[in-house]
Amino acid sequence: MANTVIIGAQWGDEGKGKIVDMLSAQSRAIVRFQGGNNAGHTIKVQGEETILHLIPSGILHDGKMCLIGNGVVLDPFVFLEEVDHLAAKGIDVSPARLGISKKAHLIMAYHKSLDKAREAKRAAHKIGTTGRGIGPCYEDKAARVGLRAGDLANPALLRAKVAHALQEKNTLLRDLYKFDPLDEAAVCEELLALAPRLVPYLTEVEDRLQEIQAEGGDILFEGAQGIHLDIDHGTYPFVTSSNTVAGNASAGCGVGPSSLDRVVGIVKAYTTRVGSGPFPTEQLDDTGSYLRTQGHEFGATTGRPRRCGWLDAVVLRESVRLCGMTDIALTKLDVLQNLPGLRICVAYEHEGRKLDYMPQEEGALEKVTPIYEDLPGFEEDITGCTRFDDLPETVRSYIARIEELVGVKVSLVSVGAERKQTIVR
Ligand code: 2SA
Ligand code: GDP
Ligand code: MG
Repeated sequence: MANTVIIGAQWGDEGKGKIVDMLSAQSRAIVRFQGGNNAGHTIKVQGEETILHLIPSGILHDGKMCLIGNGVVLDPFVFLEEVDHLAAKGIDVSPARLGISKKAHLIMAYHKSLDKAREAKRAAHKIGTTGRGIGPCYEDKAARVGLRAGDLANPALLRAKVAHALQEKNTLLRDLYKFDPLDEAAVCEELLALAPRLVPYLTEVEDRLQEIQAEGGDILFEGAQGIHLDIDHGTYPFVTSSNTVAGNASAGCGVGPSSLDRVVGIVKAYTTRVGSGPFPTEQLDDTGSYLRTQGHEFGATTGRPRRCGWLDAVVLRESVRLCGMTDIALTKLDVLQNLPGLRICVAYEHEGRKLDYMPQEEGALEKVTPIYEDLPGFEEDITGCTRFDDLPETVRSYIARIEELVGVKVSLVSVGAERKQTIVR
């Protein structure tokens, strides 16, 4: 199949989990390269739903190696909860097939407190973070004061780093944010209590991936969030704190960029966004509510209602440019059933000018007006279609128009949440 990077081409929740699960069947290893348990990746197999936050979405396939790369920020408590949850379902989550990079940074209790404290202080200007401590953990990584997974095997180092971190964090929490400070001994002891379970999972992810490639096995790189939440290229400051673009699959797990053969962009047939920030095609009317209800658009991590709107081809063209997308997996087409008509945003109007790209200045995207193209809707139930030719003509034309506007082939079409409700073209 070739090494494949999966990225969300919009603002997340495009259905990456479902497609990663499906493509895992043909891969030897599945690896997460950025983000943390802010992600919620949903897989549905024979009516049973599994939501994964940290463990790669290949875990339901026996024998596949699942790895958490250095670019991920790992909440050790959430990791073990997920391990226990999967083990209770009879899934093999032993260190023989599940590994964590020693270089992955740990989300600490004070990162979660700071995330919540900062959001509370932002008052009317909230980013709408998931509150999982993602941003503060990446801050410490960049500031070179973070704890890494490998430190779990070195209690003296771990204690020294916590002591150093808390000198600063407790001052911030107590004096600036009026939040409760954290007890140094408690933070260390609760983490060290988990160490015996976590240490066996520590591994050299780059070595594992090199071995698999040497044996001719294919790797699936599982992105989290979406391209327009990228810390550099997204709708700053309403972004997450990692690089979500396909190129980070290389830095985020320690393989060279020449190992990335194929980039599949997951595109939802409409657009959603959780949290604050510009969203030109957002529909605050009945259409938005219809999409939210039909598409069950609620956060897979926080349960927050997702903002919903029409497909935006300008956003997608930018994702293609940023990620070198080779093909598209188009998801949730079934959700559009029974809408009286469909719309695609093809360009923006901004200060009297027509733009076919996203303006980069902070605050500008809030001010654009979408220019729409109208297409016919469809009433047929497509959830049972198994071949591309089974899809009604109106649906095929919608797909063809997306391909024309974006310049990339739609190679997978998803017509339901179930693993088998996927059409390979
Ligand atoms: P954070 O927590 O610092 O990464 O938040 C910063 C922004 O990134 C957005 N973000 C997400 N957007 C969509 N889906 C995400 N995962 C969950 C899901 C979201 C949920 O699968 O539904 O349950 O709320 C995700 N994670 C981060 C976030 O909304 C902020 O806009
Ligand atoms: P991810 O973060 O990109 O993995 O996406 P989420 O799991 O957060 O959200 C996608 C939601 O849509 C999940 O509830 C999936 O089960 C569901 N889903 C995925 N593909 C389809 C589809 O083609 N049709 C429908 N109706 N639901 C889908
Ligand atoms: Mg999600």
